[in-house]
Amino acid sequence: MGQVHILHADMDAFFSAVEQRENPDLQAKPVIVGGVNLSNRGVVSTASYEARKYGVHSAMPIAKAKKLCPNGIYLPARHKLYQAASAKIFSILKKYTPLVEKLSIDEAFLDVKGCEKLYGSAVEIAHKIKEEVKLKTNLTISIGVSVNKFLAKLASDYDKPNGLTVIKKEDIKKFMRNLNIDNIWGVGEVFAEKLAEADIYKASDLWSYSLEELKSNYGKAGVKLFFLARGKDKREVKKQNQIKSISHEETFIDNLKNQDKIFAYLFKMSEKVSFRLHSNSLKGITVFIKVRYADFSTYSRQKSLKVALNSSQQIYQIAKKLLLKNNLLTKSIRLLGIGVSNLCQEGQEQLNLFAQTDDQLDKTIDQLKRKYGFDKISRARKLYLDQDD
Ligand code: TTP
Ligand code: MG
Repeated sequence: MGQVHILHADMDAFFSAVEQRENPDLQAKPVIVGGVNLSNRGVVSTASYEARKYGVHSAMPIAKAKKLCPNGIYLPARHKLYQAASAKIFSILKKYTPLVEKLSIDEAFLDVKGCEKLYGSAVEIAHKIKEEVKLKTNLTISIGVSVNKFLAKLASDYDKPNGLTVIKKEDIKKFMRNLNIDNIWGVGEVFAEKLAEADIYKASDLWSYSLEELKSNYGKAGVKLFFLARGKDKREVKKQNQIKSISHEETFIDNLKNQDKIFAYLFKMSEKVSFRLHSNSLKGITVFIKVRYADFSTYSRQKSLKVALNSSQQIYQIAKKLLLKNNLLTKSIRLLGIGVSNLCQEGQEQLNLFAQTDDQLDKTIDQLKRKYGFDKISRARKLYLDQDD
């Protein structure tokens, strides 16, 4: 006991719940929030749990939602309202521990180790947060409590809405045994299909494989799987200002020479970096790249901009220029890295009016990815990789 100290807190049907709170006539009704102008070509932002019974969910085209749930109440998104609710919720979370890692507008990790003297055990803190959020915002939040981030997130999802699920150390095996493989971080549709070829459908199907086997079959992703399938996750909860840079690198099994293929990887990696920046509401001034050749010689280059950015398109374009301008693509590449540093909180950077559309598109892609995993959604350029891999 006493070992659980990580919380994952996630508001229930957030945008719809705020709308239901604002208008009591909407309580217990199927409420669907869509894009600002709610056109039939738009997509669902979220649906109340009443609407989910009809099969409506985030990212579904509004036209399809209307077919499934013709009596639903369709509302345009009112972001200012959701931002205000979010700010209140985060100020509550930050009261209980300074270690709050914001993942999105309605979701955060908390590490409450060392806060027990003030507020009680992790489970008591979770109860207190739920009560306080309800009292101060009239909204419900689901919380998962466990020994690490991965399990805490699974736990918060386990009994939604208004859930509180604890996964203690001694419960991990039982909890993981029947977990479907696509609930594991990093397992999107494409990876799940690949695993299905080896009859791996559940986390426990991975238990009989050694670390070396998974590594040789699936590379770095296999290593992650080995640990996550056992409920092991060493990532720490990080405060926003502890994050100095966000980067991603990949080592290639066969050294890469083909420029188009390198750019396709670069694009995929820019999307990952952009996704993580958005998730933490961060932007950065400096884009950097790293290249390692077959002989292990390594080069880094960077470019700083006047205006902070977090869009995948911009990150990609700058990184590509860095590679070309510095003649870094003349030899085969063993490792490619890309990142953004000199970070600041979104909203605190100088306004860049021209970046808005691109940012919005990235945000939508990010939200979809969070929900459905990385492999399913990407812009067209990634297709090149999928065909060739
Ligand atoms: P989520 O926390 O993923 O969803 P939710 O809070 O509506 O429902 P629950 O957590 O109970 O499953 O996302 C938070 C908000 O972000 C959501 O209310 C609306 C917005 N969002 C989108 O606009 N588009 C999306 O595709 C997703 C997933 C979320
Ligand atoms: Mg939520």
